[in-house]
Amino acid sequence: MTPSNWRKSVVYQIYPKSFYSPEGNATGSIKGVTAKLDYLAELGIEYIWMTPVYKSPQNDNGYDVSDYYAIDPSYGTMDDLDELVREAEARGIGLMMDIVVNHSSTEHEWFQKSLAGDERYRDYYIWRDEPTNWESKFGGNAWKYDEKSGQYYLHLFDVTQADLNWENEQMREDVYEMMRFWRDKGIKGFRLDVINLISKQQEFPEDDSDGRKFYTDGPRIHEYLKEMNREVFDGHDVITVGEMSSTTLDHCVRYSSPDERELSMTFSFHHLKVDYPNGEKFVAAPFDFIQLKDIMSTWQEGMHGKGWNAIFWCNHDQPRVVSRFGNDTDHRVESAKMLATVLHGLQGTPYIYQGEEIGMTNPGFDSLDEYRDIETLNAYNLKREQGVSHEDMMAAIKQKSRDNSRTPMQWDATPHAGFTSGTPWINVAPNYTDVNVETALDDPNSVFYHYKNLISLRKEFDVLTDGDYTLLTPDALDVWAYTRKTADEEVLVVANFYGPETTYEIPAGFTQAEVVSHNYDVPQLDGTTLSLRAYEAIMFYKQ
Ligand code: TEU
Repeated sequence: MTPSNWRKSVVYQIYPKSFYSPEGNATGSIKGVTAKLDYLAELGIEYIWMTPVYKSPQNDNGYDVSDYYAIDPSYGTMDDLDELVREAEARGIGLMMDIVVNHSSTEHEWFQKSLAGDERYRDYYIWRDEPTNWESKFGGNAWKYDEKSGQYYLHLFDVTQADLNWENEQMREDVYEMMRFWRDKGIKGFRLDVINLISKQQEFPEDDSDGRKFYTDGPRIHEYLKEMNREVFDGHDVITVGEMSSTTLDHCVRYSSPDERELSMTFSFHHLKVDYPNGEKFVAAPFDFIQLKDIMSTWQEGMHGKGWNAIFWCNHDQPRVVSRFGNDTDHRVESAKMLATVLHGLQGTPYIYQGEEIGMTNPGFDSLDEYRDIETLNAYNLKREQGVSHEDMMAAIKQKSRDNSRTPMQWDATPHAGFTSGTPWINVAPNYTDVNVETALDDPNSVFYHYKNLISLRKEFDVLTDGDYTLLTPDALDVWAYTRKTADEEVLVVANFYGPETTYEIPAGFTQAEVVSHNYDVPQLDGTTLSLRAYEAIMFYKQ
């Protein structure tokens, strides 16, 4: 991809721990990714974002980095990584690394030196004499007392993930140098973990809430990102995506506007909180469809012509979308395709999370023993202490746990879904005998080929990249219809988000339009009245 046409490309996210272990280990490896590159080339993606494979104690599956320059032995070696970069490039695929620099592991040499009171490194982290009432995103207070120095360090995530002090210029220089090391290896992109949390308000006030307003999109964030851009990205063929926690549209416009020279695009998460009653995650609840359309439409309109959205339904922190916004029992295939159509018709860069392209589902684990995730286990313990029943917590976890998307990739119908010949670190979803890559590749009507077609449409029709967005059905309880338009081309996407049949009056100009994506055979169109079957989704195209 040249710097000018990266906006037409699609990114595939790999969670290597659960992707493939040719070695027969409990966890996947870098060689496992290399072994499956032909499959990804067949799908048609141009970038792989691989979640962290750096040396790490793995308390948060690699988001606790103890050496930014080394590969964790469980994933292989630096030679394996170099081989992956080369082999991917040979197939026209660029590798994006995940950069985790809001915090490091407390096992990182910098933190160890900081702890020991080393003159240079003490200030690489955030030490205070008094804690505040800020909360960790994984539960509990965000400050940890260190007896030796009598001070507290900040950890917005796990206690073993200490927040780095971005006010320290030397620390920032060390981070940029590390990023240049990866860039110079031929890495073609960076995904920046919770990057909008790096600038903390230096007064460190008490809060009437969890503290996030004092560090989300903080005072120096745009300055830091401009500096990072100058120091690492500018003039190089790399794309960048910032993971923006609890951000605003205005900030994301600035982060991703080409004029601002910060990042290529941003992930935001408001659309994935439509099943959080009163903002609370660990409560089982249905999703609010009207709100989902409203939030995504607001971001489509607000970023158009200014910034650039990373668009996605799934990642390693979210449940599987077909279980969440679709129907993973009676209409798994139709609803997985419907969700894909709605997303890939939008403006932005689509991200496909491993297994989404074959319609993988939540595994439905009922027992707490089957869960591994630190956020899930912390939430269970905290909520139980607060008096929530075991049953209510398990219902919430079954629906919301991050482990829902972390079960092994389902390659075939052999034991452990062909992920490993050993015993996987987390159980495989029981439906792997039906839902797997081998079956999908053999079936021309599979979810896989539906994604493949959508990816190719993005190359074919400029309107999918450039067109403006208009929501046609803000109030409909079951239909999401929207148009994308440029001066030369128009697209209409119509989707029934539910099982019962429904109808929709399409704009008159589209009655003769070409159907370029569909999850049933022939549209049921009578004049302008379109009858929609369960989870039916159609993309019409005209010039
Ligand atoms: O996640 C950022 C983040 O804000 C998470 O707390 C997210 O809100 C949560 O997982 C949803 O339940 C990133 C990574 O994607 C995640 O895997 C890491 O655990 C986290 O940062 C810390 O590095």
